[in-house]
Amino acid sequence: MAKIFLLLLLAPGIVFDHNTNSTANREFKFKNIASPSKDDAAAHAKLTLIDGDLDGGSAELAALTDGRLPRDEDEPGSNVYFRAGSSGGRFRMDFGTPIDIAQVNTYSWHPSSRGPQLYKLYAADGSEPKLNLDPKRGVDPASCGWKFIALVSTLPDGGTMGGQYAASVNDLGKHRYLLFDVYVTELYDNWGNTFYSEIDVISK
Ligand SMILES: [Ca+2]
Ligand SMILES: [Ca+2]
Repeated sequence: MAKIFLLLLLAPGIVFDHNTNSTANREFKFKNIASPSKDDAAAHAKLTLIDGDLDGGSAELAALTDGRLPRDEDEPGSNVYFRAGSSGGRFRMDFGTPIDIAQVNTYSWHPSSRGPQLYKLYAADGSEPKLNLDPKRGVDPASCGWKFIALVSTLPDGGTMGGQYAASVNDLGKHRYLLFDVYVTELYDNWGNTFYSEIDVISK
């Protein structure tokens, strides 16, 4: 059954989009969010795992910014996801110097509960006093120099969770670092860690 997914504007500056399992495509084409890019500002950023473990079947963290996309709806090795049964984790993106960030776009694809995205996004420019670059779970990043930017949730209200998802957070300001605090989409079983295919950062 075809479902109509509306463009959701849950907060200023955040846009979500969704292709159902039947409309998902290899190009990650969406109505309201640009397709993933190969040469965005994230392409040369340094990625560091702060907390949690990637799943044994996951790609390396670098797959988030390599411009390559899975060609199939269930392609573990082309996505980054945290260990099955875990509640997710945290990783950091470092641009080397502060950049003016127009958009952070996250893309995911899975036929079931590993499709939707649920994460908190923080940013820092590096000049904050007492900035802790590696806050583990249990430490609020906002308490150690990070600025809370957004809670991104593309969880649907019931129905199938599968498909391709894109989220776009806009107008973040000037930052050197981004911190992604990534959560499972469900706790019914061990398979709720999102298959993240790509993260683009568009600078102004
Ligand atoms: Ca990219
Ligand atoms: Ca990728």
